[in-house]
Amino acid sequence: MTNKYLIDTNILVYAFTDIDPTKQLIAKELLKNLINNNENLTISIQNVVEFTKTTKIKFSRPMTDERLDEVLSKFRVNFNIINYDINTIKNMSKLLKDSADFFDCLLVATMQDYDINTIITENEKDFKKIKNITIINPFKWFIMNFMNLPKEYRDKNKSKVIIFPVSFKTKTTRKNDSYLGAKAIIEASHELEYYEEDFLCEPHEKGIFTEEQLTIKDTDFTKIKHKILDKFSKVYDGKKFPIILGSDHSTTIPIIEALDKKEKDFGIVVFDAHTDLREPWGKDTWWHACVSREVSKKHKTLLVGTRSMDNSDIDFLQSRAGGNIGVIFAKDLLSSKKQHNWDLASCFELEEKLRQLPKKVYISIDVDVFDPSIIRYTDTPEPGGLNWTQLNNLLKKVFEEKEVIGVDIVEFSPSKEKACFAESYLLSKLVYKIIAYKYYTR
Ligand SMILES: [Mn+2]
Repeated sequence: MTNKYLIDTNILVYAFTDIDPTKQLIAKELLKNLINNNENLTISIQNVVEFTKTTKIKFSRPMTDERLDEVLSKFRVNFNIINYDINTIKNMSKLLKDSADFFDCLLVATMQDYDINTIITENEKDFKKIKNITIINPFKWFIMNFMNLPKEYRDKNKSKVIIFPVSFKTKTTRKNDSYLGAKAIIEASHELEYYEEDFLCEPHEKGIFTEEQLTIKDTDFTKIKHKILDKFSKVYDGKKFPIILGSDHSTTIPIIEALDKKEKDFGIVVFDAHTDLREPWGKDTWWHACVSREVSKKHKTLLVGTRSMDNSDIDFLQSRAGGNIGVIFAKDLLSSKKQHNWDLASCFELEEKLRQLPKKVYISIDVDVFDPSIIRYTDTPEPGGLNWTQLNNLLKKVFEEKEVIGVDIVEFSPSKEKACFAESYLLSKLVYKIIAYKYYTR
């Protein structure tokens, strides 16, 4: 028997209560695996105290006395419980210098008494402050893996699709929670079913690899841009089909720059309520309002679903530089005379405009192209947008007409992830649909 790991209180809380059913499954599975591998389930008496405090005092519905008795008996029988003493507390003072939490230091000092240097915990942030300790977060990988596919369908080398999650927060006057968007979409994807009813297939069989989320702490756009450009250039080999789950719309700028190094001639189709044609002002603010202007400098660009713009945008569109940009307004897609035969009329208009773009295209989907009745959680919602079926029909058309080299989904801004599950789920299904369009469109 080895004594390598200490199991932190949060893992115990997830395993022995139902506050988070998904995490409960993972925590239980983890404990079972440790037992099967002949590992000791080691906890400190401090974890038992914290567990009791959490379930009895912090929970809005406290654990019953009977249930707590039962769990504590399980700890006594099945776990190896270690304890601290005066010497532990003396040693602990060295750890406190790292400005870590007092009780986290006590826990680590106790571990050190027993030569344990790995902690299994959800709380990476606080334990990272303490040196010489290895942290395993069992939830991280699970949560950040699109659909949680079986191993053979998420193999890095064999997968045809690569999901690239990006999280950052630029300086804007708005709330801007889009840095949480990728995570919410991936988490919701765990509820997707494999079967694709339009194409009678299971698109996951093409293999979907999820890259580790690129989390950027800088708020300066120039720094953000370089970090995305660097990482995506390493990840993208020109063979896999990339689906980028972004933060705000400025995500698209470095992605296009990275693609420029691998692909010669491609157009861009932007689904967006806004024209995003502003001239960048200031050094690093409001870049998400300049995206279409930026990318159209090098690439023929088609805006679809437009219904919010400035006078200056119209001037720009009529200028020479604006000649690279085509627009399909939402009002033209959704006008009443087309309602009786929506598919045909709207897709015909798209088909015509797509002819002016090169054979290869990249698609950028700003989720505010949807009507706010479909997606509420975005920072600049705009009435009069597309519904689920309309956007999917238009997307399908692009895939039928062009070779699509990549897609991004940006500007999803979930605040309370549970409150916007329907939206997160809808967008995860959109990702799955896109994979179907890519590989099953004739
Ligand atoms: Mn927009």
